[in-house]
Amino acid sequence: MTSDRELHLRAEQVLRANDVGGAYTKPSPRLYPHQWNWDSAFAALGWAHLDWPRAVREIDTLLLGQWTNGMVPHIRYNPEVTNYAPGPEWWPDVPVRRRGELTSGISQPPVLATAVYHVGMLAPDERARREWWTRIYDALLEALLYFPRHRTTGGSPLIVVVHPWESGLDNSPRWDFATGQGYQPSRPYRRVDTTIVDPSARPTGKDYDLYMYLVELFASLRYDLRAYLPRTPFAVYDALFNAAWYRSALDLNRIAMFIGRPPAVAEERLRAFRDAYHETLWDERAILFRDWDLRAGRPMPVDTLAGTIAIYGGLVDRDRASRILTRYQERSRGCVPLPSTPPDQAGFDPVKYWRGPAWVNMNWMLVRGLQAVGLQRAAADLSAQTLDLVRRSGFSEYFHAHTGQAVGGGDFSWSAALVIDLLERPEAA
Ligand code: 9WN
Repeated sequence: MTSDRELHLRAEQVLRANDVGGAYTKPSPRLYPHQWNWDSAFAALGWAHLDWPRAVREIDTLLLGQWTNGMVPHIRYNPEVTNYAPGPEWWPDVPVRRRGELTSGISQPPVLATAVYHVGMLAPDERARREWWTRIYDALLEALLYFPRHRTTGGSPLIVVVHPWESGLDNSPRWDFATGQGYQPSRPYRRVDTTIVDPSARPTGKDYDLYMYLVELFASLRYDLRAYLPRTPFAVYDALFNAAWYRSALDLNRIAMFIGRPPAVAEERLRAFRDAYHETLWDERAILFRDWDLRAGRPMPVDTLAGTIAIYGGLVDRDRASRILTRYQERSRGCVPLPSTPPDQAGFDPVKYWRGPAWVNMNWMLVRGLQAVGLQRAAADLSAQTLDLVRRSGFSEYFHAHTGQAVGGGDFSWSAALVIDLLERPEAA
């Protein structure tokens, strides 16, 4: 059995091997060669335990791709790399702050301020922490406020997600309502992913048709939600994305307090957000949060692990967190913890990406959320099970929901980075 020390060492090797010129960490060696938003935030957390200045650089590099309206895009392209599709040519006229930056035109679950909080807490001393936080605070604030400013509608404070890629959980069965309806982009597109990993573990052709259709549509409307909403088949309040935003708001408030700035998001706005989250997304029968389809004006009757991430978000108390987790675990018997979709949910598939396999980042979010509400035992169990999974199957991108075998890309950065964080900070919240 691999010891903790050995696991830590191997994780470090994965991160170092995926380090691109000391500037950013590619999510995996071949499948994802560019810089991804939430991957980099998680990677920084791993780096913070190994090489603090390197963690700072990871975040600094990610922020180079920030837009004039504050958005941090989901991909910051490396111009020297061409073996990923879609490339920057699919995202014209991106309003980047820094000339020459090439980015995608959507964002990803906003875990950045949370990562910056944790990385900052691991700074070698208070001065380094204060200097870094002070230097990047305005960029983080703009990134956080981009969502309430540009991604809300109709008086609700909840954030509208405009593309399955933006949700971070691309082919989740939650998005099946939009795939398979025949949407197709006007131009042919190529896929590289299925030449690198087993296509049966990747999204389908129909999924990609929708992805590329939405890319084209959103880009043609120059990334403007107002223009997009009446035309798109896909606009959702995603339970995970919104929980991640709320967590980041809480953590940016902690950063603001430390550096002597007013709260990033005032208490009454936090309360309004929390109320809307519960009123709009909670499903008492499922004992889970669900997502909301803005086009249909109703909740989506699809249960996935995304509905538990409110625990990480700091949106539920201990009692509700315990009920949510217990119910999800009951439904997931026979699976490795925690399947991204429970096996009794239509659309479950044990190998297909976000339709069933377990993921280290999801487990990490839950571990930290459970610790914060005082469910230490459940957190410790989930942490130990996550480490065992990696011990058994390596730093895989995801893990077969029944067997725990490695699926998808190998040597995956956030699997490595978050393992390091779990090993180094077993008790952190
Ligand atoms: C599209 C990089 C990213 C993750 C996402 C994951 C996957 C990309 C893809 O890989 O998405 O953004 O090409 O499939 O779904 O969560 O950030 O690891």
